[in-house]
Amino acid sequence: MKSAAVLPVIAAAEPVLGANSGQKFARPVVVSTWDSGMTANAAAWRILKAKGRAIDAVEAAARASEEEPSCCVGLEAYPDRDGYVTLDASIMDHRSNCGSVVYLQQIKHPISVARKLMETTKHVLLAGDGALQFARENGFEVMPRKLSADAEKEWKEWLKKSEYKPVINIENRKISQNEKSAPYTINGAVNHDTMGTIALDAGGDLSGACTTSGMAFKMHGRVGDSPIIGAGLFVDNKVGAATSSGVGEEVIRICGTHLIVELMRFGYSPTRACREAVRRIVDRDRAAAKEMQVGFIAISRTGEVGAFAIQSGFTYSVTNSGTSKVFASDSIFKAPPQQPGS
Ligand code: SD4
Repeated sequence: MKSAAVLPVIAAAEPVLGANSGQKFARPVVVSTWDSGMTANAAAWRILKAKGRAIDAVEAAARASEEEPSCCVGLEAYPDRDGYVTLDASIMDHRSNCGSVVYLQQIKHPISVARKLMETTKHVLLAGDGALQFARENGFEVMPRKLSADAEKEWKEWLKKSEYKPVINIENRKISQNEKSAPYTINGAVNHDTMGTIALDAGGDLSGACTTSGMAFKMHGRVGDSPIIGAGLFVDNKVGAATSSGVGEEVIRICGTHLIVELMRFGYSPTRACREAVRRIVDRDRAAAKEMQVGFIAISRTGEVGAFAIQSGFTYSVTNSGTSKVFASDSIFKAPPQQPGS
């Protein structure tokens, strides 16, 4: 279980179940996975409210997540089974430009390496040593190899059994709002490893970014959905954008976010499109799906926001000029999942 985390301050409340289902938000608007999406949204909003571009906003959102240990995605996140933190990230803009890095180590902001790749090369995806070399050549600092104290402790605990079993991702937190400038107190587990952000800017353009440390204690070299365009992230400026969190293998199998955007193209609302993607995962193997989490968020080009997940406990954060809230996604299985370790 990831340890209880303290988030930076931004207006939030107890998640509201399905309260925004089908709700349209005036642009600019930014949507991120999880409660900790509020950290990402705060960074994105600084850009969006000044009429900045969605692509800059989503990069800033991912950087903020990579920087904030409680978002559980950057160099302080959980390692693979051999004790290496290997990061994946992807970014996509309103013109379908995209960039991804996979299996990148020792770089604090993989999302910015992905953007650099997108903007300065003819390639879309760089892996491992090549991605690290590209980062180094472009002035990114190579950080020392070092696990955070929390990650090291959990990894050593995990090594005792060395059993790879993805836990159901949730942010089952009790958020108590202290006075304005104090951090929220979080009692509960944060056990996801991915932050996805999609944004619609004042000019009507969409972009998305997704950054992850991947599934905790994965095989060395394993890559999930987050850096795969069409799986963990997809944007089509004429239609909408979507991103995901959860067991990446399941999302890759159904090309999850591409599926969602295509369904929206043919008239599905964001919520219905996310539900259909989840349904395909569950239909493939219902018993297996009961033991795992996948959640999707989506936004249409007109600002309608939706989400759906396999399990309850998937939340997402929405920020625009009138809203800064965490919502609880609807799900196929309704029972609250067990906290890891409970
Ligand atoms: C992956 N989708 O690497 C990511 C993991 C994740 O919350 O979302 N964890 O498969």
